[in-house]
Amino acid sequence: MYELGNATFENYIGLTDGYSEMAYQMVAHTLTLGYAVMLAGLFYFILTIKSVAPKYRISSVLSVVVMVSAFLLLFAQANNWTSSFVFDNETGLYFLGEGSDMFNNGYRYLNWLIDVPMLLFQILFVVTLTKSKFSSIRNQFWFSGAAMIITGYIGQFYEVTDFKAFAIWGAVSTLFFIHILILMRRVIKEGQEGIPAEASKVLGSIWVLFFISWMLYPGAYLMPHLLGIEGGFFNESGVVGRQMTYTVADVSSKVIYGVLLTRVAQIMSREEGYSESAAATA
Ligand code: RET
Repeated sequence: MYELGNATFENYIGLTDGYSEMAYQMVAHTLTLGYAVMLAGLFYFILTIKSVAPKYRISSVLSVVVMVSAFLLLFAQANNWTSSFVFDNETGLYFLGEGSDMFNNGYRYLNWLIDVPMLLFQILFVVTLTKSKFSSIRNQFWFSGAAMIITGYIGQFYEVTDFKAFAIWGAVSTLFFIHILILMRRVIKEGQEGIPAEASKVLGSIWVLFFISWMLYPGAYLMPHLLGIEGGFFNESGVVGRQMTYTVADVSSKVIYGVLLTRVAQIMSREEGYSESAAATA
């Protein structure tokens, strides 16, 4: 079980059982869908930027930053998959290629290092905090965001080889995650005070979306261990499931979240008397 060093689980399946055509293609397609959606989102956030008043536009700019970085890193992740596993004529399966790069989810983690602080800051440009201080929340967001990702990045290297290290780094990461959840809850609650009911309702859905989509990431981290690392669920369907979970989480936490924040900003802009057509002719 140790011959692959700190490689992630995907490589162990690729070395021993191999991937069937269906599993291999489903992962390749899911990863491709992931970066395609980021490119589509990029256009959405650029094209809708003038639909909100100038003070809300930083939120769209941050979505643009997230789309560009996620597009590039998910593109690298997809290529990493197709270059790691090679088709074998004899068995009709895909195996870890001789001399090829191994598959690693680390690209994602480093992408989050950029995107997590951006996604957390973004909401601060749409809501008005009633009690908390902007700079204090912002600093706590980036500190805990970065700490959560870095500790998780270290932990994921041990998912197969050292369960203790994997669990300890994961637990430390979870503490920072809990801190982020508490802060976000507070930001949304304060943001809902005194705004139109329509905008407050969308903010309420942002909390639900945020909570569910961000929980998927620790779920994917734990996945190799949830149902037994050897045999059981953790065969090629586990790999397909993990990559699908990441893609659903990415599309929800970056694109749908950004679209909903744009929606809140549009309602607030309209409420404040901003009109895109008036701004265009001014
Ligand atoms: C890790 C390690 C295990 C424990 C926890 C984790 C949380 C990760 C999260 C990531 C969110 C990423 C987002 C990316 C969007 O671009 C690091 C998997 C709690 C919450 C939102």
